[in-house]
Amino acid sequence: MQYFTVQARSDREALEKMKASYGEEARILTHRTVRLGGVRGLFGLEGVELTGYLSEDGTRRRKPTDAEEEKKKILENVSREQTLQVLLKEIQGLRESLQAHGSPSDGDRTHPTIERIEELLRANEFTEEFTAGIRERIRTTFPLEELESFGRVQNAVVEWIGERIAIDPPPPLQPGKPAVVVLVGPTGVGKTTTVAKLAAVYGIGSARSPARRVHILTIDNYRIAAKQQIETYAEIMRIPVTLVESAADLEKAMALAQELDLVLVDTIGRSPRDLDKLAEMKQILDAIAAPIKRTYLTLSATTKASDVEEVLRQYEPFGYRAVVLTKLDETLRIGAVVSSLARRAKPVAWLCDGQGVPQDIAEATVPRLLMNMEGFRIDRGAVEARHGARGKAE
Ligand SMILES: Nc1nc2c(ncn2[C@@H]2O[C@H](COP(=O)(O)OP(=O)(O)O)[C@@H](O)[C@H]2O)c(=O)[nH]1
Ligand SMILES: [Mg+2]
Repeated sequence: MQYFTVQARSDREALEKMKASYGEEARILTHRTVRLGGVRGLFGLEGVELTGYLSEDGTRRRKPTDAEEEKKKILENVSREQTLQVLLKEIQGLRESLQAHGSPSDGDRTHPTIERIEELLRANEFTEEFTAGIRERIRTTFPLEELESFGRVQNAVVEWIGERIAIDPPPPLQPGKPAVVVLVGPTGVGKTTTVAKLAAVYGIGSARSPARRVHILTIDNYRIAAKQQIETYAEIMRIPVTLVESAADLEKAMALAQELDLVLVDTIGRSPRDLDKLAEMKQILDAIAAPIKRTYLTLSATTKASDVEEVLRQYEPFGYRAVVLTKLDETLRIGAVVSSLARRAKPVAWLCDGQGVPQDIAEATVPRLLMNMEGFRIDRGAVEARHGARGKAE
């Protein structure tokens, strides 16, 4: 047996050197990293050392005949062909089973359950962005076989929509420290009506809370009808109303309000595009100094999907902390509103579902809002168990 040692700078160089010196019959025994050159292994460059031997029978190995070579090739081909056939069959089977069940990862095809959910979300006018979020969550939550149960997926989706709804509990009321509640929003959404409802609810009181001393300030002095409207309500409910036209008026009114529990401010219902009027109103509102002052955007649930974002954005300068959602009795499509509120992380404070003063108003809760969706079969008990506690004093 002939042995050899080869040293080189790299593996590749060592192998080439080995082949060049010892030919195809060279067999490697060991491989190690060594220092090349230098003094007693120091300071040298790193390199490779191979040791090996020359295979003896190598040179003497009998060459197979052409016939044998041919036979081997045919056999190899046959077995390759068979493997291929088996593989093809397996792929075919896999594809059939995928088609039968539908698969979320199946490119263009969407599972029928996901399709149905998307249709429902679209019917409720949820935004594409919101819908995409839900679709993604379904895909990551439910394995293929669980998608078969539409009911389960739907219940989860209702729960997820609920999770995206934030609730803002009403302001705490303390005697002698008037809380100021300001309602802003576009014309005709129901600000004046809502102010009247709130005035009645708090002014009359309930089993749960005592009657409060309430005062209404109205900056809606542009429309005579509006003035009469609120005065009529106020008269019936024996709640004083003060018309405010300037910051000075407002200061005066607030000075007189110190003995009160709650001051409700009704504002002008100008078009949100009438920016001058909005700026003027903001100036008056800014002049209100009170320990608790909360501004709410009044938003009609019937607002066109394409306008919701615009309204939310337009009133941002007022620093509204939450939304009063009105006219829920007129629509079952709250998707656009819910999507946009979720996107802007704005909570809901009260829900109004009719013209009746004061009965058609309630503190917002997630189940109340969810019940206003079209097409979803909602398990009220489950939704209340999950979300019911939210919205009660935090
Ligand atoms: N269906 C329905 N109508 C409402 C609701 N709230 C207010 N409205 C009506 O919407 C109209 C405009 O209300 P108003 O309070 O004057 O709106 P404002 O311009 O924002 O002050 C009136 O006819 C109200 O009766 C509600 O929750 N449901
Ligand atoms: Mg009004």
